[in-house]
Amino acid sequence: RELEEDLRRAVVNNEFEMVYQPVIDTCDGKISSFEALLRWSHPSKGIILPGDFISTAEDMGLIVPIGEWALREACSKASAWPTNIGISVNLSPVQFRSGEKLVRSVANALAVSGIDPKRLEFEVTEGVLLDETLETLTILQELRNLGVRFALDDFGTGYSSLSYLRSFPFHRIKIDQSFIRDIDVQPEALSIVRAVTDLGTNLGMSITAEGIETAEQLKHVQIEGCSHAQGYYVGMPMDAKNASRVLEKAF
Ligand code: G
Ligand code: G
Ligand code: MN
Ligand code: NA
Repeated sequence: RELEEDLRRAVVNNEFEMVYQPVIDTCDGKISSFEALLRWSHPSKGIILPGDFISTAEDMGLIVPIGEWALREACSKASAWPTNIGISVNLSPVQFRSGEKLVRSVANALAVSGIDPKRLEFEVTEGVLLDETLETLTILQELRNLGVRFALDDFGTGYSSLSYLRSFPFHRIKIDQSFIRDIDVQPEALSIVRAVTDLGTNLGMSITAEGIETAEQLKHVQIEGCSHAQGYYVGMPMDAKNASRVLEKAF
């Protein structure tokens, strides 16, 4: 109740910020993209993480205007980066249900920022595809026709992931951090990372290992053939200024 009123005000006053977490290419260790992550800068409570407000924002439908802002902001910041650096943005299933409105806002964010659509990748979870309706597939296809790419996020945590790989051409699989966390200690986690990486690679997809927190984990996913890595060891989420600074140093 209180959260709902807070959120309504936050949308009106635009109390949101984006932070950017680097993703590296495991072959050369260089940054290949950033994942844009939403933060709520609450006037009295400080920074609030998505886990504490996204589901309420979804229930209220507010994730649509918040998500539109997040997308415009991320594309605008990416337009100042070297053109080989990608930007990924998380999409909620509720944004998909807004249908053509989502397609229009993506086309608009691309036009206003002027970035090459190939640089923009949307991260979706199985939740988006759960109702594998014609409508959902049509929206996905229309977005793809704009030239943007898609990643299947949190891979391995839901049901029947494999059928989604067949019904829609994802560019990337992001292996959920729970598997990476146990990769050095649990043979089953390692087997799953290996199997998913082989499967995705054979289907022509890039593979990002999420939640890399140690040098050992990075080494491990390199050996297993994951093309990309992301996590606190690789780089913390940072504001746009620091992201630009890191890129300047690297190029
Ligand atoms: O740092 P982290 O707490 O940022 O993110 C937690 C979850 O919130 C992730 O699962 C991520 O997918 C989701 N999330 C982060 N930013 C956004 C956003 O801009 N839009 C949506 N819909 N979800 C986001
Ligand atoms: O669901 P999604 O993958 O979009 O969410 C990314 C979330 O994972 C964000 O909350 C981000 O802050 C968090 N995250 C990023 N790197 C790490 C990491 O190395 N360890 C842990 N525990 N969380 C991470
Ligand atoms: Mn994500
Ligand atoms: Na994820």
